Amino acid sequence: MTRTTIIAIAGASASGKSLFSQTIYNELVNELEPGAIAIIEEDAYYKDQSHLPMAHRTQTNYDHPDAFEHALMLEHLTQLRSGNSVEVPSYDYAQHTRSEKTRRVPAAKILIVEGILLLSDKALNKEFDIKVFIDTPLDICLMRRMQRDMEQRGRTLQSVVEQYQATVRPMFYQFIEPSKHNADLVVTRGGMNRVAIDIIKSKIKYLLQE
Ligand code: UZR
Ligand code: MG
Repeated sequence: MTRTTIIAIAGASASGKSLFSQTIYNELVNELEPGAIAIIEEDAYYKDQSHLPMAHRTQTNYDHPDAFEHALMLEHLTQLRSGNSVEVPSYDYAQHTRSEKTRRVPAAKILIVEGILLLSDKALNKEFDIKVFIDTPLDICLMRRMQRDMEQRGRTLQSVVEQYQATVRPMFYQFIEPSKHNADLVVTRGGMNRVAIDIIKSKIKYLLQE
């Protein structure tokens, strides 16, 4: 196989996209030869806001496509397809901006990308060979989001609830849910759907043998 296959995993915030993608990646990475598989998060491409004061940064609508530098992600996907490595930015959720660090991602035969708005972007969609939507009930996502954002992203319960009402929920209905129709596969329940994980793993192994 010469061509890179890009697998996109999308779905609501806290639907289990990262868990689903990382489970597939972690279970395969040691088994496959180096350079076979890589993973990139859309979250890494949140725009740099270091020029803005903190009070402004907290007002940004992070659930809108404009919050992301999708053009940079597209360029990176093109570079990776051409066999070049890229420097993927990293994002600091507590500071609401890009951090200094970058992560070098080498070209790989299989590239997994995951994020909330991947399937809502026309140009990115053209790059994806396999499109998966994680379809988790929103109440489950909200509970997971409260727990995660308070434990890992330095938030208060009040801030999670406010953000949820102001942007997370409305943007889900405006952008994320309609993008489900661009998916090839819909995975029910969330990131622990074992049958779905195994099906994607089998497909990846099959592609690598071709
Ligand atoms: P996932 N997000 C922040 O809360 N702050 C930031 O600085 C950047 C992103 C949140 C964003 C979105 N929303 O819902 C979520 N809000 O990160 C996407 N409000 O990340 O797919 O891992 O849930
Ligand atoms: Mg995530």
